[in-house]
Amino acid sequence: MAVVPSPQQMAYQEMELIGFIHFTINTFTDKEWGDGSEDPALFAPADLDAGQWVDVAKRAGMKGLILTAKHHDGFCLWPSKLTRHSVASSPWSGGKGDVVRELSRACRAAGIKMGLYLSPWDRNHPEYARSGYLTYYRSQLRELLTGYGDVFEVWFDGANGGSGYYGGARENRTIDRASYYGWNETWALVKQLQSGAVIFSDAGPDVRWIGNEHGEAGETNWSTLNIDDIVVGAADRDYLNSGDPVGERWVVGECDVSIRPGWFFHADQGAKSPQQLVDIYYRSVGRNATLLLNIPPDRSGRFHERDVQNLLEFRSIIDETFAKDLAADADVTASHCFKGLAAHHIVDNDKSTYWAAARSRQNAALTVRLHQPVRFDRIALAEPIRLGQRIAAFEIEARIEGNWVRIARGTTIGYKRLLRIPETETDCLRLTISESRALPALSFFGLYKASPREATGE
Ligand code: FUL
Repeated sequence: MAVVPSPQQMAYQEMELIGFIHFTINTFTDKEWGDGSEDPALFAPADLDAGQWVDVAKRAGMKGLILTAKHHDGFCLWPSKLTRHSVASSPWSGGKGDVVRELSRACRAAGIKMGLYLSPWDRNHPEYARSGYLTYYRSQLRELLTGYGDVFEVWFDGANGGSGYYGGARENRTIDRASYYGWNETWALVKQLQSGAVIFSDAGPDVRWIGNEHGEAGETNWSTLNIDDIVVGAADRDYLNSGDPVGERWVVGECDVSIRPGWFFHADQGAKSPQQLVDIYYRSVGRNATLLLNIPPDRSGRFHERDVQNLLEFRSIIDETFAKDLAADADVTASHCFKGLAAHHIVDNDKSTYWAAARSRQNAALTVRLHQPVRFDRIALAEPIRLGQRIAAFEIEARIEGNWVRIARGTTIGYKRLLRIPETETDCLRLTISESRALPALSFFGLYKASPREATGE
């Protein structure tokens, strides 16, 4: 049986770019991890504006935003009925505010999706590391997943430290990562309350961590994985980075990275340049993963102007590069086709149609004849992943002065594969698929010339 994405995973993958919002009391204490002893009175954004977050995210092409409703320090950005350690005890909005509500309303108004991060580790809660905390944690999830409309992704962080405030005990508390959280029960609760949501953790079950925090999927990146032996918080990072060609579950890779060195805003840190963000885009979205890009609001409660500028410039570079597909409507022939699934489907600008090969034991080659010579330095490929992920090795040649010259090679393709190559001029290309886990199929082949504002490399 082919391993294929669920409709939720399909919709999720098509989002491609998602924003992450790390904002909490750490923003005011200048920390990355609060220890849970912080006074809620410290949370005092002067000008919190979820409308600005959503507006910027939308202009940057983000299809959703995930908020840290509670980070490791335990402070809740919504007025949870289960603790006083929340916005309700802060001076912000006279203790009547609710950041989750503001974001959900702004997202709904703008037509983008909202996701939530609820840290499993809670350095404030007195019962953490005991069974009572799990009841608390799941009840918090219930509040979040029933009180704010549709949630598209629920994010379960693998980080679990040890020391903390823990209701005043101020001690070290460790847990058995493999058994303490009872993940299966928690995930079932998420599915019960939000059937449209995907669940993220090191082990999925829908979306997996890519194994690093610099936004880089493996050049080989399978969306299939075996999750039974993965312990959340102690996973094999290389395994997560490349996926598993014989994995029995579909678990999309998600690349999380921050526009700044920290996840939370620190005034003395700078933002990544538009070119660095473009590079990250190629290494994430361009390698069959999604990109979860963190933009941390500053103490005013708004995105910093520099972050906004760099983010929008990044978007404009990507848009310029991919505005014109130089292979559109080329003449394409294939060495062999599966009944009616003809080669021209890869250039017909319709991602729902595809070419498929008739034989799997032999190389499949597609020849793309352009109507005139073109100059390009970016190649885009896509498999129709609703059939599963199949291609394991390919190469691309260009005919230059009568000779076939190899210009690119790769392993996996998946939902989207972007290749950066030196500028090439040709009127004829050949794509050869030499290894595939089932009959290879391809839904898209595109050629582009990078915006001059893009950094080169790979
Ligand atoms: C990590 C956390 O410890 C960081 O603070 C941040 O939230 C990042 C996205 O995940 O595991």
